[in-house]
Amino acid sequence: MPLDQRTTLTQFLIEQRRRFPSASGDFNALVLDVALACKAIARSVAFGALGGVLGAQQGSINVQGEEQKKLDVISNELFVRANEWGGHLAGMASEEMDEPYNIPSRYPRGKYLLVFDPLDGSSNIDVNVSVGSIFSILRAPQEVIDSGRDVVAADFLQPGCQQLAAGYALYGPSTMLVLTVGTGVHGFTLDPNLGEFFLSHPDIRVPADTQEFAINASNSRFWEPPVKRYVDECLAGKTGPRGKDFNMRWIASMVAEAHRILMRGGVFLYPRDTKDPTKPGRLRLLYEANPIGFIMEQAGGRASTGREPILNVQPTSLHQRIGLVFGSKNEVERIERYHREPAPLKDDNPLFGERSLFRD
Ligand code: FBP
Repeated sequence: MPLDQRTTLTQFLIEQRRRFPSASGDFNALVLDVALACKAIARSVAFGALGGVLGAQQGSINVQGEEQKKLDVISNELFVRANEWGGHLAGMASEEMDEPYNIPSRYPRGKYLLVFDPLDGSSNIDVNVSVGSIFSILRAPQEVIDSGRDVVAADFLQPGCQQLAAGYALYGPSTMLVLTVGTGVHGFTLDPNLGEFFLSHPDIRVPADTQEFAINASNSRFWEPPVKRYVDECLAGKTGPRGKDFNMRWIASMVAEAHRILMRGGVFLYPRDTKDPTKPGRLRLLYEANPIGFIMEQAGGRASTGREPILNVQPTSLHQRIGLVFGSKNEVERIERYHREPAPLKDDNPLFGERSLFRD
């Protein structure tokens, strides 16, 4: 396939930069370093058991209290190594590192911050189901840029609406990179022979409506009433108030769910629930919810806590968890409305039962 028929990621970024004549090129170089990390992770994932990368990293627990997989540790290392030397970053933060990573003094420091989940969908690594990497680029506070001081967690606590770029890599049947730099969402597919990402899905738009939802139903007894109502209505299908049947999916890799929703619509819910009162959600705000939220909103979808837009949430800690709902706009708005409305009186309320006084 001759190069001239396809746009490479590098070409795409240079064309984007031409819109900002004053841009230094640093930003593009950073995105390309992130893409290199994703290519290296794709190779490790593809080798699987042959590369000795499956299974747990014995005795290694991350700040989330979760046992780290070997590929969690390898992917984190690949992200750090690919991005620490380029001179574009003031610092990094990752799901797999308790504290922010400061750029070693042997390398120059830059004006951006990189936040990432090096391997999303860890529970699927050993069963060969699609996994991914998620990243978000922020601007370092001016005072950090001017002083060159070490970064601290507070420097990363910026609401999602301040992201300059966000993206994910999906390590599935093919490896893809999906990216927004604030001018829509574009998908690139990796040509493994050339080792180059090519623009394969320009200007991705999420359909506003859908009949497909994704939620881990094993948590249903912990769901709050608005979520229970929403899922019950989907399950009632044609026989219920929605008057149409819904399908359900749950891959347990949020990146793969997000990609499916970008391709054909849908709604994903990992809501706040009562399962563990110390955890106001399962997913992490800075390197899972915010980047996916930015991508969804840039593609015409919506991302919410159920109560407010996810990109408006002011972060309070580096690894904070949050309830997350994203996907087709009209469906997410319905779920938000259910959170505002009082729960409708249930038909199974004896007052309204078959033989009740109130039945017509
Ligand atoms: P990791 O980043 O640790 O993999 O966790 C996030 C995640 O795996 C999401 O990708 C996925 O949507 C969710 O957790 C699955 O949760 P559950 O195991 O409860 O289904």
